[in-house]
Amino acid sequence: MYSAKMPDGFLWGGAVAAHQLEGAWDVDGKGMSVADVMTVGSATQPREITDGVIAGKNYPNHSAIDFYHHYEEDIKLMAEMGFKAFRTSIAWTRIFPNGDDEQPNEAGLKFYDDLFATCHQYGIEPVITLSHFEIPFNLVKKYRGFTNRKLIDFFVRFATVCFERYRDSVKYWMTFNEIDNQSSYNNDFLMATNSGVILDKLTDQEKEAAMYQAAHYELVASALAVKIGHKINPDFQIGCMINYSPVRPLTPSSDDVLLADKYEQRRAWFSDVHVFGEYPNEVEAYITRNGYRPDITDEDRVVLKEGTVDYVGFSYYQSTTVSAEKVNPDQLNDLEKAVAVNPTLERSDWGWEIDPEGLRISLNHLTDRYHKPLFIVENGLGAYDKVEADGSIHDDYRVDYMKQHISEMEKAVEIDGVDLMGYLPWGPIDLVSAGTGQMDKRYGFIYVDKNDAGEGNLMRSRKDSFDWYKKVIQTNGLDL
Ligand code: BGP
Repeated sequence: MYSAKMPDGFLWGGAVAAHQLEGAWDVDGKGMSVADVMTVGSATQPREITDGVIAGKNYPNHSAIDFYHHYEEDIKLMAEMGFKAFRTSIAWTRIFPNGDDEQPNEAGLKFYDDLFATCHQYGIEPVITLSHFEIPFNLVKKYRGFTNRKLIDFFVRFATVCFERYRDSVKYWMTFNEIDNQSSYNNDFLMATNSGVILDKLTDQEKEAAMYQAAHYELVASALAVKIGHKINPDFQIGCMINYSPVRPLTPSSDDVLLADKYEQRRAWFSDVHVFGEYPNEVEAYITRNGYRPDITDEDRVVLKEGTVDYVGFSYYQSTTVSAEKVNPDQLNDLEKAVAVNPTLERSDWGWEIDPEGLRISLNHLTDRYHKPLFIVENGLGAYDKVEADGSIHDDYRVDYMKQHISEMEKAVEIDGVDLMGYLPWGPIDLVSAGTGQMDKRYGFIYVDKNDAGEGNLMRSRKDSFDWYKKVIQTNGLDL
């Protein structure tokens, strides 16, 4: 298997999000977020988004793995693996419980002071996402989330408070997690998590229009935050964060190739705006043709130009294959309709295609498109783990998956010359799945004793992958 040493200072580590591991959902003044009204689902059963918290339902994020009270022990375990960086998010509702509060909540700010100090004690660099699927529920209800321009101010206030408070303890930031997920505007979960928009009673066209408007306000909010952040500390590195999936035509036919290009254009514009500060022609033409995004001002366009990002952070889980037999390239709106099964790839127990070469392809595409440093801030395999009688967990499937992906990443750096800041695989410690709310969909090197029904004693233990990843970091990627 191909391997190569990564450059000095390469940020090996792992990534999580506040709502998926902290728990303590109503502790120390924290308010309710959109993640707090999502029930547990499964591989086949979507999570329900309820209107507030309803007694008797199982909301897995309420207690999660109680990282809020276990973070010292958990960071210590990550330090034992040799982590150089740890990505998490700042729960917006710990800082502004309702989102539209005038003053921040000191207890929430203090929690992150302590968490970041613990990271630094072990030489671990925090990498912080500001908005990771956890918009205050009050903003969802009262303002219809990011479809309302007022959300720009609320987000910017939140970002500014964080930049000022953690000016000297955080250097790496990202604004909106996987902002491009909402290109699947028909998916209620993705619209709620990205933009705090609950769309149930809208027509398809209205949904798509709402998405373009909400995404525009988010992009303006992000640009303003980048601008302010750089003033507060010129050393800040502030990136965007997208869910990148290289698109493969199912066949070499022109229709399939064009459809693959169209699909890419309908997703990549979010990061185009983040990086170039302007909308690409294809999207301008599309939204004009459809009469979408009524509210964009000249001032917005200036702001977008002034707040471009320093790097492109992205998650990579799988590629996407599309077929023009499913949809005509000129009539592509609902992206999910274009997707075909790639017959050459295997799938996880949750149906996610496994495509390690797709990671190298992604790194090349993004480098060619943006000429910016890249940062892999999520990658990994969600799988069922079996605890043996002696407590050990032999997760060789996870090691295999990661070996292959890291090997492709190393080719991209060494052979293709990609400028890559680091590798932060998803969920180094088991946590609540965003998509399904399950605990049994596990990504961790560290096992947490808790299951989908919420049972377990929360004990942490090392899986076989723990020692393997430690060795990878120790050798800076040479020994896979
Ligand atoms: C990404 C999200 C994460 C994370 C991951 C894995 O889309 O940024 O929050 O959870 O996917 O997905 P899941 O938890 O559904 O397995």
